[in-house]
Amino acid sequence: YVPDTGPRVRVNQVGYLPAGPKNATIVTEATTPLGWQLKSAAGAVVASGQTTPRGVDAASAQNTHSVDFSAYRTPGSGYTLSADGETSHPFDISTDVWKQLRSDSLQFFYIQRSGIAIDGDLVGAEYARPAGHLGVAPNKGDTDVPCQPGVCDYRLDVRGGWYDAGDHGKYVVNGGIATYQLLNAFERTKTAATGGGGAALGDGTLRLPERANQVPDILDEARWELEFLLRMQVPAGKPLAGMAHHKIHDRNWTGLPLQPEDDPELRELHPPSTAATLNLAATAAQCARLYAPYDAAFATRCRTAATTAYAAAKANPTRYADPQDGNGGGSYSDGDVSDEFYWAAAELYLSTGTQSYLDDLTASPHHTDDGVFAPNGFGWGSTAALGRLDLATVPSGLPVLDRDRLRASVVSGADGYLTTAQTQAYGLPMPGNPGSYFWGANSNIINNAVVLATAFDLTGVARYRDAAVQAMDYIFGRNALNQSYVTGWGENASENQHSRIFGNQYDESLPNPPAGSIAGGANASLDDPLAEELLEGCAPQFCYVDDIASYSTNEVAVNWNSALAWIASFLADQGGA
Ligand code: 9MR
Repeated sequence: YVPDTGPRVRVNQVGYLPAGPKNATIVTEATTPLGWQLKSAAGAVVASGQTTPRGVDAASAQNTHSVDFSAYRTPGSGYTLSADGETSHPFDISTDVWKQLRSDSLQFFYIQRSGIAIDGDLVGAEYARPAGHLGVAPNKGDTDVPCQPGVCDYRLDVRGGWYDAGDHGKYVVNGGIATYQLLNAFERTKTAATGGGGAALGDGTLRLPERANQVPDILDEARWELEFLLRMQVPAGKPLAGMAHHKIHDRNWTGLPLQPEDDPELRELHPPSTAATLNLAATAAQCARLYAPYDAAFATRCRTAATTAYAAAKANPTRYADPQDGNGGGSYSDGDVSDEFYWAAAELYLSTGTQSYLDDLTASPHHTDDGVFAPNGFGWGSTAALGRLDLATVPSGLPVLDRDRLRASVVSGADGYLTTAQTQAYGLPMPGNPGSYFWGANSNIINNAVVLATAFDLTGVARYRDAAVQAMDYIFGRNALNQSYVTGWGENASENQHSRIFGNQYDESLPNPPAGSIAGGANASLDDPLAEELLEGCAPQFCYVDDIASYSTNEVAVNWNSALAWIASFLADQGGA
């Protein structure tokens, strides 16, 4: 299998901000500098220079040169970059280049909603579908769900929420980080100098049924999942009351494509877990402070759920999800929840100011750990960074010395990612070894950009913003495969992501994923049969195929799109960068 990687001049296929960094990578045999030319859509040479040879890159096993054309700032569309006899895909230079990505990346969540009909008038007829899992045949729905045999003697109404990814499962731990990132994207606009006070995420900014309810649309979307997370809490009076069930999904795996309303499998609640409980505590605590201006009763409900969940987790600190519990849904198991404890204590402290949460978070090893911003970034199983970022950015009564130390730790984490990016031929803040290209790593790469972006928000130092912006070049095509990983964005973009809903590759009457859907990305572990068959021996950045069968390289997931949505909102705010 030899992928078509197109022109050997690799650019961000979407574009660049006029005042932002503009970098490209050339794949070539040459070892000495080559001439490059930047051309307008009309073919006029508007800038030129010499490439910088970089030798062989570990992540791609390619000999590369780099080009920095940041000095050219004139807005326009249809630019191309030429070198070594090759011409790149076209791209724009514009202050608006990321504006639409903010809403596209968020719109994905509405289309992933469970338990509500998707309205084609809002998002296009091809995405319209009846409500899934709402007590209608053939599946019994999520309104009255039993536990797996032997797990509990009650049934819960756990309707709503988002389908986690390409399957119809709903998992508290990846739903948790996704909810955090949407809420945090909103909170950032309130605290960051470039955030514009949240207007761009306000009511009427998304195509949602709730678009005219006087509540910011991003909060409406996050609430759809929060209501589900709240329903996953074990009721008072039952064993393990206050904890959250880890997940709810089909008893057996189903095939593709399959619309949610056609799912024939029995739905079951899986045992409560400490990790899920702490995800509920953390996100419900965020909810308590962020919804208070819009719906005081909901904010209070969240606060109660958060405090009871946290207390239940402390009383049951080692109930880990079973790594073998993976039939019909992902296991999402995690044998270390000290980071979830830290994150939850941080959110509860930020929302309540209560001393006991401050005591807990201060006593956590993660509070002083310099490794919180690790090279491979954060994700659903590694959440200490979420607490650290919020303690550094959300106004609170945290002692000033402590807060300053935490802010410095974000900046030092960002310095680490800056250094890494400089070592990479494709300029991304991720090391080049196979161990850094794993299932869903595109979201970790973006999460490293989130740390860089937060360092910019905290310091105003442009090199952090520039490195965050440059990280996205990788996602939008400046990579070994010349692949944009976001549907509808860039000349050669992923469109066959693994999904039971967006099954176009198997059934042409079904759509591809909507614009703004990100693929999990290159995964050197080759964790699915198609990847194993096609990609054996791949250099890390080549371990990807835009085929619906390759679920370990090419799935959609809410916790990956939430990373994209966070950074898209940041990027859109940097138009005048
Ligand atoms: O994102 C998850 C990744 O970190 C794990 O390595 C992988 C294997 O356990 O599972 C991923 O999550 C998938 C889940 O298990 C099932 N639904 C689709 C999710 C995204 O691929």
